[in-house]
Amino acid sequence: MPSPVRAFVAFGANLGDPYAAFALALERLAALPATCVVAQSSLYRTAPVGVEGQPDYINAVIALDTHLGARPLLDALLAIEHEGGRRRDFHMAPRTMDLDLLLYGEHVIDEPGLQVPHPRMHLRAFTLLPLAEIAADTPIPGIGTVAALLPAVADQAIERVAPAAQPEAGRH
Ligand code: PH2
Ligand code: MG
Ligand code: MG
Repeated sequence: MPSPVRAFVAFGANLGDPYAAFALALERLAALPATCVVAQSSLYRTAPVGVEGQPDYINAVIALDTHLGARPLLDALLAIEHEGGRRRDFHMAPRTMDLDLLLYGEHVIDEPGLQVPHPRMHLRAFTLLPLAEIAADTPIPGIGTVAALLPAVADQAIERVAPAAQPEAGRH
């Protein structure tokens, strides 16, 4: 079998119970065929970016090793979001679970609905900080390493959520 691809998935939620949603997302990602969860970041509380008057987000990043192609992986993420109660009421609507494919190895893909690297990931502390926690040396193709991009987002509001403040995370 060829080597798996290291993919990074961003989790975000600011509606319902984000901690339960994160536990569900992890469980479903770990159960995907030909896929292993290899790392997960801490959870972070972050101010909404690009939209005002919404609750703070809980964000995290999950690393996978997968033999799934990028498109089947994306389809799986959308199915998990759906199970997590995701509705698409309007652009930037608050959400119970958002799973974005940030990186798929060093592949560069620009197709309808599927762009990797995620086009805004290098501008956002809520993707870069959790990613730096688990894989700071990761290259973002065409942009630079995660670690090198951190100073540019240092002004964005983000704080690590203490594990004790995650009542449902990881429980079954
Ligand atoms: N996701 C968005 C828009 N704005 N802001 C934060 N802090 N975290 C997110 O996950 C997020 C956002 C669109 O998906
Ligand atoms: Mg999304
Ligand atoms: Mg998103």
